[in-house]
Amino acid sequence: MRPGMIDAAWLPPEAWRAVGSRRIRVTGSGLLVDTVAGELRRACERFGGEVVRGSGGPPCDLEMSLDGDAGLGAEGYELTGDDTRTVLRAARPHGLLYGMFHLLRSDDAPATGAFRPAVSRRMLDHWDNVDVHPVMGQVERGYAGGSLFWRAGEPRRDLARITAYARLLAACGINAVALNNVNVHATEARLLTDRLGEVAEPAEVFRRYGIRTHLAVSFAAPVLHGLSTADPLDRRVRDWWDGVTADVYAAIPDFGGYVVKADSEGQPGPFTYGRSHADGANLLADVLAPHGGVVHWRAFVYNHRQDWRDRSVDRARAAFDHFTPHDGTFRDNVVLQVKHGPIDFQPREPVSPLIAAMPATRVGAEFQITQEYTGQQRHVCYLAPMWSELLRGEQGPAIAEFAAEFVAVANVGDDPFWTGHPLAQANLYAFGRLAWDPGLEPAAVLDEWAGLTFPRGPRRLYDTLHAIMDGSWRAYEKYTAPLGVGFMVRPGDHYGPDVDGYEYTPWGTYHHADRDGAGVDRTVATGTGCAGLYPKPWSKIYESPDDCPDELALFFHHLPYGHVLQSGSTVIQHIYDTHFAGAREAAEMRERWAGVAGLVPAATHERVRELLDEQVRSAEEWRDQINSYFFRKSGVPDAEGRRIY
Ligand code: BDP
Repeated sequence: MRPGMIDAAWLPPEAWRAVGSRRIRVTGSGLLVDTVAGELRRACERFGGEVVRGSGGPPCDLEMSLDGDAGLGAEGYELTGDDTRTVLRAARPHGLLYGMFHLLRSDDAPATGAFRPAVSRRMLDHWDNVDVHPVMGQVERGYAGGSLFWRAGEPRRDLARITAYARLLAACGINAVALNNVNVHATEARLLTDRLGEVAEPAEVFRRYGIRTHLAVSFAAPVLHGLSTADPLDRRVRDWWDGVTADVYAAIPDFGGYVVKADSEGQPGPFTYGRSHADGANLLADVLAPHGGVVHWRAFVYNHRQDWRDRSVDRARAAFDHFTPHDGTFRDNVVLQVKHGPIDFQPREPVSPLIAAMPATRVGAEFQITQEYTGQQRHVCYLAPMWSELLRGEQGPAIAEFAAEFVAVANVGDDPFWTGHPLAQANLYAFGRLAWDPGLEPAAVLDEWAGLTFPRGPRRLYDTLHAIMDGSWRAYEKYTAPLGVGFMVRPGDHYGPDVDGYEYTPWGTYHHADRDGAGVDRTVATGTGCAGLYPKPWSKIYESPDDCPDELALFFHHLPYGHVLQSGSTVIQHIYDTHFAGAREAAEMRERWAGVAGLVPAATHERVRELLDEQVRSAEEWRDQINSYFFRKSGVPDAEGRRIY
């Protein structure tokens, strides 16, 4: 890694100029207040300002103080002032921290007003392994190099890097992280016990930035540690978890809690003992409760060994069918962590019907920042527009109305640019910001990120970033699987096209294309009934091929190639048109980026340039395979007479 790179991402030194050149008073005390004062002092040393602690003395340019409750909640803050003087007030130290980052992103024109987050927990899940997994590597679905926490079985102990990371996360409002993979292998299971120090060390760094540390645990942990059973109703099992949990809190007093992937894709769970997910989750909730911890119980439960010939089986209903019978039976400190879509992080899915169907359960909506199915951080794919649509409910129930917290799978690693693709940093930043305020405009969030990352750049740079990134998710959608059908990816690594790769496997994600049409019939009338799991009006909208949004047409319906979409185009012509357009848009991104050489650091420009070459190549591969496949299936030529193989 080149020296100095760890401070880059969206907080290079220049980003601190506006606050660093002022006289600042920080009143209050405690760990987070010290962090704030320390950050500001660093900035002032560079830019000539000054930090004074404690009250009294002449007024400063920036006054920061802790002020009773003032209705701001645990993390909120209030900004008042004019051109010459800014006052930042918060009820708790967290508010000062977030207020300070607010001032950085608004540069020298700070907004005034009161600000508080929409939800109290905004969390990242790392899928980091301690050992290098033979198939998944150091980080499962990691596209940014190795883990920040472990390398080849050993803790990395790079606390400077973790500090820089914690600062980046706090700057976008993240306040919880789970350090390790939800697929918990034998070595990772020991993080809970004899390797707990490897969790406590980073937890201490995160604490200084207002971030609580969580751990993914195996439901079979008691067995892995020598007990004969992990039955959640067995007294010995409860005692074991009780003891272990007490030790965790002795080492990490503000520990957040456990994350559990149970009875899912081969992970152990309560089903082994004939118990329910509620039994399993409540056991862990009970042992965590006295310490103030929570359990994130994942709802990603489906049969991955199903008979693909059986058309009544539908992976899109699985989580709903498993969990809705348990609504109201989970303890208050259980968070049911539900993926945003009913299948698995595809570039386009409807909202998961489960999210709107658990009124008596605390639901956490899970997003995927790591770009497993959206170009693996080799493609530019700014995901905020997708998340924003889902949160606001543009094509289904609004996630923001139902979810009590937001979680996302992280996309960072030890790569010098943090996220492999330098522009993929914007996704991490945007997740934090949308989790704080789901009503923010994706383009405005991009402005913030661009201004912090490339401070004081010329207008032309920011315009180019918008031109490349604002529509990049839709471009990706255009050149990959069409009309919400999803999963036409290469099995296993999930990069690049393989139209029939999953079609006849037991994983249950199929497009059902034949010579007459494509898509999965999920209607109540003739299909799997998934459309009927939604609240009105969505159940009605999805049920009808005429009302269902075009983008989800093949998710809910098996449609003839000649079916006319709401856009006026036929299904087959839509496929051809979008694939030609998407690949062309990728080529345009590359041209645009060439035009900003010299306006961003040379290494950043070069990395993005190389990756855009790959994106253009990959987009053409997608275009040609998808178009040829549907042309050969349907026999319908392209109305424009373009070349299809
Ligand atoms: C899938 C990933 C797999 C994860 C799984 C999960 O391919 O690596 O383990 O999600 O979320 O999308 O548990």
